Amino acid sequence: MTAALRLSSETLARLQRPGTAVELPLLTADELSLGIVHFGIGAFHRAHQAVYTERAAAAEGETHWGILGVTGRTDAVALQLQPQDCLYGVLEKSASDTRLQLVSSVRDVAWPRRDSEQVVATLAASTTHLATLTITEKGYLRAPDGRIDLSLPAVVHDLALIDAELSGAALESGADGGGAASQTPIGLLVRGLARRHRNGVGAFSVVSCDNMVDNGGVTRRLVESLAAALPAGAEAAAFRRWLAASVTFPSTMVDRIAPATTDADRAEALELLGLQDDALVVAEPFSQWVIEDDFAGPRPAWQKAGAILTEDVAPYEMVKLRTLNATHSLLAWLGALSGHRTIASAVGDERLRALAVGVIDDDILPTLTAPAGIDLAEYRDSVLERFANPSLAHTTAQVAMDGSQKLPVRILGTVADRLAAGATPRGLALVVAAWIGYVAASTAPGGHTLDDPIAAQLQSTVGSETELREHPDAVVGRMLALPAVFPAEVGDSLAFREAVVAQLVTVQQLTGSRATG
Ligand code: CS2
Repeated sequence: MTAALRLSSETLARLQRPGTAVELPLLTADELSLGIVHFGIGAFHRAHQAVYTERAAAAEGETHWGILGVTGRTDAVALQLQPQDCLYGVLEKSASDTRLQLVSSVRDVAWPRRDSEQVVATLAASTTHLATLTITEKGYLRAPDGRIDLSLPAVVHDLALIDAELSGAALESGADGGGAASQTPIGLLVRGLARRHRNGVGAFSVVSCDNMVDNGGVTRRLVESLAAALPAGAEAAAFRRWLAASVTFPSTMVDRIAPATTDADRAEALELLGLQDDALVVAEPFSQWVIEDDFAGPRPAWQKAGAILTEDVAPYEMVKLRTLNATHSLLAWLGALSGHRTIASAVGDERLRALAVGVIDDDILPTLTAPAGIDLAEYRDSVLERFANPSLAHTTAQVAMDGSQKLPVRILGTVADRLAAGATPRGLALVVAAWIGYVAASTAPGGHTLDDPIAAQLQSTVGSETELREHPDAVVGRMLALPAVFPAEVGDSLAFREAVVAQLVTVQQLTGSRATG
């Protein structure tokens, strides 16, 4: 059997009429110029912001919102997209229907180790107006005080590059013959802003699209703290003034479930399109983007693609992070421990679904103020319905990763609010107990991988499953004492600690009766 042709502008142009399930790109790729730099060109960005940008630009007939995607540690995504002229498909899967939307808004991909200069020059260009980010919670490299972690060698390295940029010092060539390579997303962003400032170009906005409370404010504080760490001097002071006057950091709430792409997905897309797409992403039909309307310069007409522009994102952000993301984590940790491979299987387990509803109703909804037009009980049901989508192979393992980063953002703020209100959130204590059980299970011989930036510290703190079973209070006390995860108002709460210990019994009962998933 001959190998399928690879998706590209050329093969797409020659394609005979693709089936009705295929939506062709709305923009002609080679007419697009760069207007946005996106840090973290992973599956979620390609399934979410890049789709909104494609639709917004098409609605306005604008060709200047092309996206330069910036990868992370490896150039894997560059190798997936560049041979395809950066075209890719979004395989949209509901319970009953599958559609393939082809997207052309991503125009190039840069790998910082090789292409930092390209990113810096693009950020500094007067035709570039925005940087957007999906670098995951751990990508922000925050110290406990919310500033960038200057103890990290990569941050110190990038600070020197920013200083050189401001002073116009020549930079030695990088590992691959390109300009000196930045090593962190925030460091590379600030380096580009420094050149933008030096070039006398203004008006820029940095739009975080990560699952964090006040993600715009978080990003602003990190950028400002990095600029504040520059060696004293007139250029640094002028740069800081320019940042304050010319750059805004709107917050956003993003929502679309985008599981990792499987070989079966790629085969399904090939069947629909007739071309091989190595950059395919998968997503549910639902998508939402709520954006704080605080832009220093032009932006795509995202509202024409269905985004909501608002003065205050916080209510939307709280509802989504605290309801959807917290319940996702509960189902992931409890589901994995109960033998469920997917979220759909876990939420299909009546015991787990009932526990999830109880956590939402008892501990989460009392802390929320519904944004206009949203019924929180209906939202709860819609979230569980989305989780149940049998067509999405969203694994519990994928959602279970990075627990040390996700707990503070999506669960512990709610715990703190309930404790402050004089209530002990036993449902959320179950979430924490499930996470501790999940960490303990990873220490067992042949146990699952613990995918977490501080995995080794977590595993040494939890000890073992046996220790957790035989000395639950001591183990829970050690875990709640981890300052990188638990704020003092939660970690020091005896009532919450006792609730977590008590909920370990529920976790062990569920784990004992392993379901198949
Ligand atoms: C998930 C999120 O992996 C996870 O932690 O909870 O990626 C979730 O799928 C998205 O936030 C949905 O919008």
